[in-house]
Amino acid sequence: MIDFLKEAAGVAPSPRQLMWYDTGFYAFIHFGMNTFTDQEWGTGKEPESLFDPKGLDCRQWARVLREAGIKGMVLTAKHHDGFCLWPSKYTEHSVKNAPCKRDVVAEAASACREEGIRFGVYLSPWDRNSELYGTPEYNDYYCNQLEELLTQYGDLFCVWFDGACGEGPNGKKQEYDFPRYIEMIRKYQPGAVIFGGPDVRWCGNEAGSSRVSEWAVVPGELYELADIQTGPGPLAGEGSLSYMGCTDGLIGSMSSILYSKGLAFLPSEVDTSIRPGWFWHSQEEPRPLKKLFQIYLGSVGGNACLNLNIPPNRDGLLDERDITRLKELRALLDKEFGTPLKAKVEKIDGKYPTQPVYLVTLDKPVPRVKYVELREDISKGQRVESFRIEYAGGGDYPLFQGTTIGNRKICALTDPFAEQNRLLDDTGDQVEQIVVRVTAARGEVFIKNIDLF
Ligand code: FUL
Repeated sequence: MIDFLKEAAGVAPSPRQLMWYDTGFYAFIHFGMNTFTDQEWGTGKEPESLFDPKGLDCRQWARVLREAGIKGMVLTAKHHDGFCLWPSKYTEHSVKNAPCKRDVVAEAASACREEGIRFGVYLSPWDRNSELYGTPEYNDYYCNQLEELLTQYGDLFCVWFDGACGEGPNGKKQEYDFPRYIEMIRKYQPGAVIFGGPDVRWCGNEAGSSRVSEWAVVPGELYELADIQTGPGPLAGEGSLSYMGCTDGLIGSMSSILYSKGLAFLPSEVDTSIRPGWFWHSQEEPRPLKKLFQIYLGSVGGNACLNLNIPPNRDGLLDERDITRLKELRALLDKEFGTPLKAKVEKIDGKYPTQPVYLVTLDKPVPRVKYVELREDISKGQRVESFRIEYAGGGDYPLFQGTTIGNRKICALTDPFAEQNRLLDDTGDQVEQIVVRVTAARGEVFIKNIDLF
């Protein structure tokens, strides 16, 4: 059992997964036929004449993202309605037959390059326009389109596979040839992560919720496309994991990996929209700042990445209401996490490599510490199972008790939105030292960083 946990501790990310962690916060751009029909899922029968974003300006999208500290864009090159935002050779249902004849994918890709953010594509496998859908030939069609996207628009950081799968005109569901798609992505874009494939998994909901314990190391058999790095867990065969999927709350926990048939490094992306819908609808308003901030804490600050959708409107521009909200979010993130408090970090107990203790001493005492940000050196794998944060000498009253850390764990010691916090404010005390105690881990712990805010 112990040996297997040590093995689990060594399941490590690929360079492309490290690049993805480094991207951290990126944005979905849902734009297409639905923008003009006020729908979320088009039928595929919409006339091309409807796609007419007169003020289209992808540079505006990329600029807004960069100014909000968002480091990448994932554009819906084709959604379920099959309408292509680039002039694909393989269909008539694209921008080439629309009043707006522009290659939106090309414009978005070059806007991202100019603004210095990463670019990726979403190509819906479900296509309600293609006559071929539901037949083996559809896989050729899909691969042809994928090839266009992989070869004509420069480096991609992400290819996003949507799991949605409906019925084709023949009443049949399509069998997607994912191994073939993946091989092609690796061939042309070896640096890109594949979401919904071997590199990044769905967090399991579209609301922006995150797990209390987010493990990047998960049972491999649940994600057959992922690269399995260990042998079976010690209890494999005695139980069944078939009940578990992306939506399970305990993925990667000890109880799930002991029964696994092998482990894979497959971290989670939290994908959600700034508005209720994925596409732009005039009546919808952006979600409250507080909600977006919490989503950020739970995702970027919870060993996942955040893919926040910001949908352009019918002019082809991001909506001023969303821009305002993004500016507010940026200002709040800068205020809370702009500069860490100056402090010295010492390991004060390293006797047990799985239970190190750190003392953080601030240069100057402060009335309160609002957040502690912890980072494991994720390149070595994910190890911490539990930790606590205490005032030095105040071990009976933990300020925070946590489970996983992973790439980045932001621990909010107080309610960020409370007017005042009784525990910290009423005492009038000053904080000078904080202790971070790892209480359990799967292997030797490598804490890369401890910051206080
Ligand atoms: C889902 C789709 O059905 C939604 O329209 C949206 O694109 C979301 C990101 O994925 O599966």
